[in-house]
Amino acid sequence: MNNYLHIHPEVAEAIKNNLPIVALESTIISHGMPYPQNVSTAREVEGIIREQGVIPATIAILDGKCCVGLNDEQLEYLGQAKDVWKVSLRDMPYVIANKLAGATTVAATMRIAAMAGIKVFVTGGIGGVHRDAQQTMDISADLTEMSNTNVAIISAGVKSILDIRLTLEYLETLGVPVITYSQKEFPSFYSRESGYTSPLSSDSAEEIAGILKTKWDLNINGSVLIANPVPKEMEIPYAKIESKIQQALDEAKSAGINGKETTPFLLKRIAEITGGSSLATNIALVKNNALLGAKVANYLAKIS
Ligand code: PSU
Ligand code: MN
Repeated sequence: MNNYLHIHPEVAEAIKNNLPIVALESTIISHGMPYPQNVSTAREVEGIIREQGVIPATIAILDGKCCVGLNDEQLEYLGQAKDVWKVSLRDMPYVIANKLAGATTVAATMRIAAMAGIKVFVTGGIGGVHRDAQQTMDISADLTEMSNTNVAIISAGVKSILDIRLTLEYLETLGVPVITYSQKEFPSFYSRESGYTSPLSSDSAEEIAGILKTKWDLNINGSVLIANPVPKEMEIPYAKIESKIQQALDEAKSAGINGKETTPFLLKRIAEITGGSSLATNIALVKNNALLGAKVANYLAKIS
């Protein structure tokens, strides 16, 4: 397995010394945000994590290796290049064997983080059960990966491009705890509300770290989803974003978009339809997640 892993020296040193580390995904860079905001956000997020005394490890696939920790040039490449694959779990062997460039989704990033021994992973939003999944069977591999792999995820909840109720049901089936930070309601990415009460909630990063340790000490494999509501001043009210999301969903349907193209198509159209305001919210919530993730990683390193 080590033949396929390339761990940045700084990250390798941190792993060796049991220092806190936070993994970051790269699909959000290559397929989730436009250039140059994608690259500047990736750098700022790494900076926020460092300010907490935690080492950031952005993950991607380059030159036949799962890279854990990227340099500036690699980050810039992932932000600009047009030929970067969106790599979920099923794409990993093909992209690695053919030495293609790949930006990793939540599922693939978790798997690679686990290979490197990293326990905490920060992103914006996870994939989930899509609306109409009863017909399309479109359920993100992020969810099944979360039932297997011992890496906690900090996200801003899930976007209502998904069926939030079914996504929460499916996480229950898979045995994945869902903990919302600082409020009772599960957030929906752009909005602090979703209409659904979170299965669990906590006001304390320290308590969350304790729950992670307990889960894995009990050998209950899989992730914990930590849902962190977007800061109030940056949120887009649920009612306001919902009509735009519906428009993007209708367009995707008419255009016959399916499979791995669905999520990137919807993210791009929502950003266009909202005239960039959704992008500002997206950037703010990722930074907010980085701060919480770094705190959780710090507490977890202390008790591990
Ligand atoms: N949801 C977002 N932003 C994202 C993604 C999802 O709000 O950037 C990305 C993540 O990388 C996630 C992936 O893992 O899309 C899910 O893709 P799919 O639905 O094809 O599994
Ligand atoms: Mn899908």
